[in-house]
Amino acid sequence: MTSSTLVSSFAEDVRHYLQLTPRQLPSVYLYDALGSALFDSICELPWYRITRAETQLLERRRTEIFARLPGLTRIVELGPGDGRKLKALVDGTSEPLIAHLVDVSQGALDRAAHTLSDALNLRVTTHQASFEDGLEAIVRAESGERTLVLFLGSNIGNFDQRGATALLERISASLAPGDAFLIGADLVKPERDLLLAYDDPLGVSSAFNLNVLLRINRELGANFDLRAFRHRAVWNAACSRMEMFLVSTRAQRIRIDAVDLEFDLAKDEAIWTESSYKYTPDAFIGQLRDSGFESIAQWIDREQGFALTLARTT
Ligand code: AVI
Repeated sequence: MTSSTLVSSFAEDVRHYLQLTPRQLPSVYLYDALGSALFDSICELPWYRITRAETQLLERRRTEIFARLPGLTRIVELGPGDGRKLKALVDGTSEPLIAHLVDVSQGALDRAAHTLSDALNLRVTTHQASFEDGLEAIVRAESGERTLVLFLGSNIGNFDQRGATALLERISASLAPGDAFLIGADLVKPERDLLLAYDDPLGVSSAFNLNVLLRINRELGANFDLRAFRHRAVWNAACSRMEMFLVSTRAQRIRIDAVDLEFDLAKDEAIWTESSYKYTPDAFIGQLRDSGFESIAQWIDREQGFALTLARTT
């Protein structure tokens, strides 16, 4: 995908989603360079436990994980972040492995490759592509490898049920029978913990959310006044998801030059910017089953409310 296609799909999506009821912005656009740096900071916050819980599970359970993957030759990580989680996992094996990292952001890939540069026995290749296209290209280029796909960080939580099933089905369809899949999912937990994780006292989550408006101003010539919005995080129990919004604190007229769009925002009107689905361990196994995977092991951190599930294609 060229950068001009990326820019035009950003513009088209902004135009389309801001005119829906309720107004929305797809959460993928939260991650420009500043948004990614703010997300990395969120992962360091004491109230946001996903990254810590998952890294600890990978470190503590890596021997058990590799014991279930005899003959493994290749790991494909979809969205490797800064590479530290893959490092935590592979520090548990001395077998030579090929690692393929897939992400749309070349900056993220470079950082992850750098983190992994001193991992012994690991040959790292990066692929700037969507998860699905990257995985398909890797498998097409070299068949016959025993593959483990990693999808960590509860990134699956940012897909709704249909989107999650579609993505997981495409992953399972790309793999050979018996290939493995290790996926991290944040679990349903007390509402007060979820609210602190998504609306932290330091205001980092708020900055992460507001930054999408800054990005639209910069890249698409809009006039969002960031001081006229506030971050809101809500637990929607019926849908089992955290929701993030940007709420207009006054009536205002928005203009976005690059897409020739003008609209009015009422006081207290909200733009919905992210959903983060939370699972129960069993519901997650069911989700995998419905998408072409059979679960073979699940490790749960009950205190932090996080599950790592190992599955194989059926
Ligand atoms: C990347 N993703 C799994 C994060 C989440 O928890 O849904 C993004 C995030 N949004 C607010 N804080 C973190």
